[in-house]
Amino acid sequence: METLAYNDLRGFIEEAKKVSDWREIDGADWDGEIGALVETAAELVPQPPMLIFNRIKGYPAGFRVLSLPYAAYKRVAVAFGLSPEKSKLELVRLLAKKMKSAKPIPPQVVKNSPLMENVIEGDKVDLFKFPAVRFHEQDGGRYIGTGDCLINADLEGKFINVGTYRMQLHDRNLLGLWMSPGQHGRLICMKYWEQGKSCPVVVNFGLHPVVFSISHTKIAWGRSELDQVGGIIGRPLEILRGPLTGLPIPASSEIAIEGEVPPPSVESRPEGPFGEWPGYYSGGTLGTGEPQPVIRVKAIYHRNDPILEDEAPLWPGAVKIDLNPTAGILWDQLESAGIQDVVGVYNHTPYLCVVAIKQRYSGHAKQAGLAALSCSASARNGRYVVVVDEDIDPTNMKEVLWAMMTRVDPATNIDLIDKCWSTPLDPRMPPDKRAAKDHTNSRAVFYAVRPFEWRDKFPKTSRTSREMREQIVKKFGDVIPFPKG
Ligand SMILES: Cc1cc2nc3c(=O)[nH]c(=O)nc-3n(C[C@H](O)[C@H](O)[C@H](O)COP(=O)(O)O)c2cc1C
Ligand SMILES: [Mn+2]
Repeated sequence: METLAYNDLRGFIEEAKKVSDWREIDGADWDGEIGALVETAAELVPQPPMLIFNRIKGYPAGFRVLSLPYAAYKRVAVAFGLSPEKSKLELVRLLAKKMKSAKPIPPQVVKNSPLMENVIEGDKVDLFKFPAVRFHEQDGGRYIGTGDCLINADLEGKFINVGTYRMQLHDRNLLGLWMSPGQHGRLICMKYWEQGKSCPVVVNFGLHPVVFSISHTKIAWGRSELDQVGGIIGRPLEILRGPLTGLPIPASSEIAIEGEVPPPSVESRPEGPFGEWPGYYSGGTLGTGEPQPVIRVKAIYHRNDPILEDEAPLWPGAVKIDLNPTAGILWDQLESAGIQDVVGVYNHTPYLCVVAIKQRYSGHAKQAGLAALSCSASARNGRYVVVVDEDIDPTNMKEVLWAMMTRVDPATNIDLIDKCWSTPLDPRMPPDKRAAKDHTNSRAVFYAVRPFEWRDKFPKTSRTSREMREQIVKKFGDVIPFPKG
């Protein structure tokens, strides 16, 4: 297995600079300016630049915010030690294979790390030291944690979970937490709360790219995300033992805190509003009508000149994570379910899932579409599944729309299915359903394929073939500035 060309976020940034565009921006304000710049840059196609904000208004030089590290698939490839020269669809597959074949390797405790260059404890704890950002115009506060991971340990047994949950900066030593129902971090906290205890936690900000990626990927309950990271990087992840909690702290983190989450009956706060990935304010206290847990912060550790990582979600037209491992996981799940000749899978946010097949028999497209509705990698928070033929690249939205516009007969090629698994985040959730906690929604499956029975009579496409295009662009590529990648 290839090893990674970097050891931490800083090392990754240097590698990412070699394969894609990046900019350092001085003097932006954490209140509105950074968020607007990031969103505008994230709308650039095909590969938004990585942005490093420095000399943020009111903050010393060196206290930086990193944005859009994974908004270009070439940078995601570098993060996983894959070749940035491959196509996006090839990378979806390679990444899934890498994740699947990785054998868990437990982390290794080390004594020293640059994370301990600055130790701030007790009354000195002040989280306003970091340039936490108000990302979207109507966010209810500043968020320090978006590119973060929360680590806590199950009361029973030895299970240690790692999950990415956003964190609002309520006070110098108080963070707000939004862990949606069923999240592992929340399930663990609840066991402590049932006994009237606070749950000890560690949170890291500014993460090793593989730690971040696995932290926001659904790994089965009871399986250690940290061991999974070790498997992917091919050696044990180095950790420190938290001096106060004994919990593992990835030594490569830029910033970490230790603290505890009291039972919400003892302490909780309104959370949000916060712009969500569907592009609306719909989660947290707005979505549930309830105040949310908080973290009482007891210690801060950080590297000199720390980098805060921004992974705040944006509306679906602005891409923040250009290549999500979930697509590859779904691809594997479809094949495990026996769907043959799946040639591509991609999720353009959970709401639009595209599966490309080489049709082998009538009914094949329906089989693939209905399976995609229910696989664990795509069942939650869905809305549309689109099945396309093998000439359509599911990662390419223009091609997917073309297939939907030209190969679907709306009267006969769309299935509607009700009562599927959604969440309070869904902006289309009617108020009465939300109040009744009926978090389900309906789905449409589009069969945007040439009808199998008369596929040979379907008009031929007029678009220049990929092969011809490649040859001619090679010849005239200097004349017209075709984007690379
Ligand atoms: C940038 C980003 C932010 C996220 N924020 C939240 C959040 O605030 N609350 C939440 O419940 N899930 C959030 N998620 C999804 C979880 O990280 C994901 O479901 C993960 O699997 C949770 O870990 P767990 O499965 O161990 O609970 C976020 C994902 C990403 C990529
Ligand atoms: Mn988990």
